[in-house]
Amino acid sequence: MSPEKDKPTSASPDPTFDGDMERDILILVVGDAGAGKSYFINRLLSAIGSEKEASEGHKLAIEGGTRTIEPILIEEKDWLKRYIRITMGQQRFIVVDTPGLDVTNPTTTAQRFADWMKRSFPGPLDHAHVLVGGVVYLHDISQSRIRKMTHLNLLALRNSLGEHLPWSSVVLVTTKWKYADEKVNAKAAELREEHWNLLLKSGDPNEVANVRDFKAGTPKEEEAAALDIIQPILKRVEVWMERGAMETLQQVQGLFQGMHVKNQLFTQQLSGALEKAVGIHGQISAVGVRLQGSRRQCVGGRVETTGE
Ligand SMILES: Nc1nc2c(ncn2[C@@H]2O[C@H](COP(=O)(O)OP(=O)(O)OP(=O)(O)O)[C@@H](O)[C@H]2O)c(=O)[nH]1
Ligand SMILES: [Mg+2]
Repeated sequence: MSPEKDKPTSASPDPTFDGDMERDILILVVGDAGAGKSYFINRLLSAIGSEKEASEGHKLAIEGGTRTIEPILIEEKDWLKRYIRITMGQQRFIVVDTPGLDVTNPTTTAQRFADWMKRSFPGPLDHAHVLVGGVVYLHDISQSRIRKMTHLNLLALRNSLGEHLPWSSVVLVTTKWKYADEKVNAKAAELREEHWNLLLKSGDPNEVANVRDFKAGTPKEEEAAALDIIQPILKRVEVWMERGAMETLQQVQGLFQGMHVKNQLFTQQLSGALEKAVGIHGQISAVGVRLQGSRRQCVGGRVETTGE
């Protein structure tokens, strides 16, 4: 644990996530209490082949449900190959289950999340360290009222993540269609046209949020729907991975091009860079990068070019 993590920062109820690694990817799931966040996460986890589970509240319970920020680490990697052309060995996905948004004060949730992020992922919130891949925002369509405060919450949360999160990586999802009345389609239209309209109409495609309906079906259908919901987020992750792969390859190229490098230093640097590079698999060519190359050898403590 790093010293920064040990510092008590606030009386936050959310335990610090211990064990962050460079290049972790977060998918944040938010929404009002009971909107179906944990339920959605469980469908997603099954779809991915994970045996982990978020704790769902019973629909009739007054208490229960998710009370603290609960990160769920996805260790499975195979599923990703279906959606992302390139994967890197060290990447890990963390799906973050959250308590219901605070409908009395929209900044509370944002601050709470920002505080948890700071403690759990010390260091700059930047692409090299941790990526907030996107936010899945769930709205219970069976609710008779649409609360403005919930949407303000989403704005506050997104603002706290700043430029690191384009709206195109936010997925607005309607849930609980099964419990809705006959006016459900009108309600869904009202949501899009009156409440979410500003997030859906920007001229800049990067600033247009995504909308999905998470309708009840068989477990397999719901799993497929959950995977579909995170596709806009995976698109962003793919771009990020491609950039990471390019940087790593450029590092390796740089090392090979450096002449007169002392043997020990060279070995250390090379093994560090290769360790990363070995993790890269998939279609490197899709990145448009090739190790162009000459055959080079390390001879007598020096890197020498032996031919093109
Ligand atoms: N049929 C159906 N049931 C759902 C859906 N989402 C949630 N439920 C049920 O609604 C209840 C509450 O769902 P949760 O997933 O615990 O809701 P939550 O948003 O995590 O709630 P909090 O953690 O309290 O904020 C549970 O009984 C779920 O089984 C859905 O999309 N379809
Ligand atoms: Mg929950």
